[in-house]
Amino acid sequence: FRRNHHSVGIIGAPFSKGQSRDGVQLGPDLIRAAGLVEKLKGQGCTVKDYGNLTFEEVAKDETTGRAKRPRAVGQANKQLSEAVRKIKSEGHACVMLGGDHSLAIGSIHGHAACGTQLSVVWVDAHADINTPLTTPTGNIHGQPMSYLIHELRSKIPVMPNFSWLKPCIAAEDVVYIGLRDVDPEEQVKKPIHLSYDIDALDPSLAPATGTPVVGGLTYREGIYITEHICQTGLLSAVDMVEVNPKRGGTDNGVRSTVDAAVDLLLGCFGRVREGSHSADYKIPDP
Ligand code: 4U7
Ligand code: MN
Ligand code: MN
Ligand code: MN
Repeated sequence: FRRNHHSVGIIGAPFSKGQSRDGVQLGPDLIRAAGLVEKLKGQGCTVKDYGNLTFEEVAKDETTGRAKRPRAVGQANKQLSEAVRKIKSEGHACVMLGGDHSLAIGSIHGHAACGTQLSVVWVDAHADINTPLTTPTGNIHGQPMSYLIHELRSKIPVMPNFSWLKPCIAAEDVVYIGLRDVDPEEQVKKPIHLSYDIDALDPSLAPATGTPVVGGLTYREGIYITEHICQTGLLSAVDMVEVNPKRGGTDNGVRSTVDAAVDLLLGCFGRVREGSHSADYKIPDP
């Protein structure tokens, strides 16, 4: 019999200033409203919801290099890093609901602050490793990996509200999974930080996102990654980012995107597609 005793801590980060489209800040509450907490409990997880972070407006926020809104992004990620660090220190697998993918900066930093060397599995249509000087758009959601990797330290200029941030990941400990290249590393032994950008999935399945790219993962491929990572027993934190209900056109498009996000998170914590009963299910006696 399957026994899932994942203890999950959820933190919402309704933040959108790592990119320029309105709506992605609605992700955390939308994913909760689709029943994430109840469904995780239903499959045997213990869940503590730490609620949403609140972010203050930053008045003048001029670009650094080409990077847009560095002060707001730096401040939000500092808050997130501290929240994730706390959730990990209280013994949970941490689920961060975004918000845009710039939030991986604080999420991974806070996870790494617990002391263990991490591996990062980045599931995305994009590599998100532009530096503030190479970015074609200025949007920091296309840059988070560049701030986190030791080897890129000398490429990052001094940024306002980023002085708390030190690189914490070795380039060799990053695995990318994206377009038509599903290759979950089986050899990773370090605790895994899974950073899941919903735009990794095909836009036909998950259209409600700011930067959709055709030719993405199928539902089956997307879920397979989470199941496989769950089975390693090494999953320590997950980001689910870039769900934007103001993109994607129809109600159905939004619903299928949010449902996919929930299903991916359930897959991370023990749901199996062969059919699963709630943890307290008993075969009826005749
Ligand atoms: B996402 C882009 F130029 N590479 O840097 C950029 F194409 O978090 C897109 O993966 C980044 O959705 C997409 O702005 C960021 C662009
Ligand atoms: Mn991304
Ligand atoms: Mn992406
Ligand atoms: Mn995106």
